Amino acid sequence: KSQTTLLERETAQVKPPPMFKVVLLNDDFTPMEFVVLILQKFFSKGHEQATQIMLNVHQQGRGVCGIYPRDVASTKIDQVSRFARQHQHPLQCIMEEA
Ligand code: NFA
Repeated sequence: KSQTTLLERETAQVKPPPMFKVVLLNDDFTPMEFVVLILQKFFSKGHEQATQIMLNVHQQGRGVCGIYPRDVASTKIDQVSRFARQHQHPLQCIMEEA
């Protein structure tokens, strides 16, 4: 085994956590303004950027809302699902390793 310094051994153990894209999926029923509201409320986007992301999802079928560590991404998906269900919209989002 090749010789490593203490600093090298410690440094090798410090790697950034895996990151996950939160991807919003298009559907035919959720109102555009509701999607804009979701992006403002849970993804900290301004109205203009939220509108851009919403239109991108509407036109392309899907779009990235943000990239986060696993538990943050998972919490966002939970928040979006519950809020959409409360308002009886079928809006869905998923996470994918970045
Ligand atoms: N496609 C939806 C509509 O025309 C809007 C929408 C955008 C839904 C982005 C979901 C995600 N009302």
